[in-house]
Amino acid sequence: DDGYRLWLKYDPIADVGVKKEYQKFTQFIAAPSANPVVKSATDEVQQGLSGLLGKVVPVVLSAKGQSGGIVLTLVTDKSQDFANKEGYSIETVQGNIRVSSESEVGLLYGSFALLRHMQTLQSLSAITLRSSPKVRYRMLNHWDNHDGTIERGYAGSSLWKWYELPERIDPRYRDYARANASLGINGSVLNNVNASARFMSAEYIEKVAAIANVFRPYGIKVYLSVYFAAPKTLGGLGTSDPLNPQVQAWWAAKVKEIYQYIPDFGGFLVKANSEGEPGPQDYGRTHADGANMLAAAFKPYDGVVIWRAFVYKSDPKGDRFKAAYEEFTPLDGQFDEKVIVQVKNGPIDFQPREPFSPLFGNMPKTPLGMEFQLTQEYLGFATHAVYEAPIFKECLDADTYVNGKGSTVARIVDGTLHGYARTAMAGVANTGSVRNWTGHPLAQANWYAFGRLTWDHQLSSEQIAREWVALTLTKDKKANTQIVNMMLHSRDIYVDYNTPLGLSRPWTGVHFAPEPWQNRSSRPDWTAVYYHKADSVGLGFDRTANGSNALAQYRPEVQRQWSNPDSCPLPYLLWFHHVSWDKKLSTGQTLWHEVCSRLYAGADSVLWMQQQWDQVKAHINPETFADVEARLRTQHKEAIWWRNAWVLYLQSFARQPIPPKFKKPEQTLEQVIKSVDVYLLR
Ligand code: BDP
Repeated sequence: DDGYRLWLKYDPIADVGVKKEYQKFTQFIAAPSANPVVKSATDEVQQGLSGLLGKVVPVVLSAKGQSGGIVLTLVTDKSQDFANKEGYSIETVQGNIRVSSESEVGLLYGSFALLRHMQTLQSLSAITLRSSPKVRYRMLNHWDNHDGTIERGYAGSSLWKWYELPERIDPRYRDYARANASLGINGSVLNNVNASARFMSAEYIEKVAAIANVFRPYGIKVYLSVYFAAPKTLGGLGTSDPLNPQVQAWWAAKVKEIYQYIPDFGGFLVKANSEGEPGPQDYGRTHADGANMLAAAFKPYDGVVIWRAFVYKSDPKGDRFKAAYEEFTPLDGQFDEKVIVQVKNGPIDFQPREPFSPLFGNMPKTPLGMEFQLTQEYLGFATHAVYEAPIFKECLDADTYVNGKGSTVARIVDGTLHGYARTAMAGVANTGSVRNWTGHPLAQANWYAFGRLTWDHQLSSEQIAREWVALTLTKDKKANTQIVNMMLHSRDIYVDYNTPLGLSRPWTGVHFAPEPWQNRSSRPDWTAVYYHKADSVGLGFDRTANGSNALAQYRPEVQRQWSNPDSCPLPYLLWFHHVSWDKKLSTGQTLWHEVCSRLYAGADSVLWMQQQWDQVKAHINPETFADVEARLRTQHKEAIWWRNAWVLYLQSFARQPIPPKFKKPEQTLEQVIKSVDVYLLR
C-alpha cells in the first residue's frame, strides 16, 4: 500500500456477517439523472462496492419498485439555506438504502457518508444518518507557485502541472477532488497567497479552467489568490489604487474574463499589505477599500472576496500579537457583503500552541472565516507526527465571551452568534506530488480531520481519529485504540520538546532547526528572542497591563483566565507572563525545573510513540508501518536536538544546573549552535 488511496481504500471486507448484510443492497444503484455531480456519486458508490464486496453493481435510472438496492433521490428543493441544501439523509425505505438530498452535491456527500459507514463496517439494516454542513465555504488554500514549488510544502512539488495544462489533465486532479468531496470540502484556492500576477493572465486562466472542469463534478469550485498590484504589473496601468476608476474597470474586466472560462468561479483570496505584499495602503486606502473594490467586480456573479487579516506592520516597539486586531477592528461594518475576512486561528502565526485570535468576536458586523494550517510549517515538517485536530478544536471550542458564556469561536465562524450569511473555514493544504500526498503517512489524518471539521465542528478529535484510523490503517479495534491514543498525545508531545509552557517561534525563516538564540534580523519580530524574552530574571512575554497589554483585546472573562501568573493555565503561561526562574508553579516545581521537565519528557515521549507504533505492527500494512517507524526515529533524533538547544541556551540565563534526574546533553551550547548553523547553510 503506497498510501495513494488515502481513506478511500475500499479494500475487500473480510467479515463474513457484514459482507452478507451488505450484499442485500447490491442489486442496483438507482440515480435520478445523468447530472455530472450525480454521476460522480454513482461512480463512487460503484467503485466502493466493487472494492468492498467484489461485485460490479449496475447503475440504473430508477428502482422501478424493486428492493435490494441503493437509491439516490433528489427531494424538493425548498431551502434557501445552504446547509439544508447540501445536507443529506440516509435511511432504509422499502428494502432499499435511500440517500436523499435537495441538491446533487448533497447526494454526492451522502454517497460518501454511506461508503464511510460501510468501510467502518457498521450495520446497514437500520441506518439513519442525517447531516448538513455548518459552514458554507469549506476550502483548502494551496500555497503553490507557478514554477511547481510550494511555499511551506513538505510533500513534494505542486499537484498542479502548470506547464502541461490545459492540454494534459493529470488523473490525480480527479482523485484530489474525490478525496476532498468525501469530506465535504467545496473550494480550492490553487495558488500561493504570495501571489504571482501571472495567474491573472489569459494563459493561466485557461489552465485554471481546465482544473475547474475536473473539480466541477465533485462540487468543488476553484479560487485564485491575487496580486493586488496586478493592474500595474500585468495591466500596464500607472496605479493599482482601488479608488481609481481605471483600476476598478480593470478588475471588473478581469473578473468577467475569468467567468467566461469558469462560469462557477469561486472568487479571490487576498494577502495585501502583509509581509511586503502590495495592497490598498500603498495608496493611503484601507483594507476595506481594497476588498470592496474587488467585491464590486464580483457583483454580477456568485463569487466572493476572501481578504486575509494576517497583517503586522513594522513597529519595533509594538507587540505583533496585537497587530491584526488593531488594523482590522476599526473597519468592522465597512466591508461589502461579498467579503469574508479570513483570520488565522492564533494572533501570531500557526504556532504549535496559541491562544485564539482576539479578532474572533470583535468584528460582529463582518463575516470572519477561520484559517488553519495543515502543512506542518511549525510542526516539524514531514518527519514529526503531529495530529492537528486538537489544535483546531482548541481554537473552535474556545469561549470568547463576547455575547456571554458559550460565545465560542466555532459559533462565530459558523455564523450562529452574529448571523453572518457567509461562513468559511480554510486549511492551508499539506498535499503535494509525493505518492502518498502528504509525506508523513499520519499527516493524511490532518487533511481528513480538517475536512470533517469544516462540515461539523462538533465532532471530537478522538471521533475523527478513530474514523480515520479505521478507514486508513487498520480494522483491528485494539490497534485502533492504541494508534488513536498516540495521535491524541502527539501534539502535546511536540509542544513539550519544542515550545513548552507557551513559548513560541524559536526559529528564523526556515521554521525547523532550533534557534532560540537568534537575535538579528531586519525586524525585531523576526528574531527568536523577541518572543521568549529570556533574561537573567526569567522567561516569557509580559502581555498583561504591565507589559504590552495584549490581554486587553479579550473580554474580561478571558482576561481573568490568563492575567494572573498564579492561575494562568500552564500551556499559556509564557504567552502572557514574564516569569522568574525560581517561581514555584502549580506543579510544585520552579519554572526552570518545569521547563527542563517538559523538554525532557517531550523528547522521551517520542520513544513512547515508537513503542506504541511497534506494538501495532501486525495490524498495519508493512510499507506504511516501515515508513512511520523510520520517521519516528528521525523525530526522536530531532526532538533531542531541539531539547538540547533550548535547555543549554536557557541555562545560560537561568544559571542553574540541569536537574540531576535528567541526562545532561552531550554537546555544549556552542556545538549545538554550530550544528544549527550547518543546517542553515545554503
Ligand atoms: C507564514 C509563512 C509564510 C506565509 C505567511 C502567510 O511563513 O510563508 O506567506 O505565513 O500566511 O507563516 O501569509
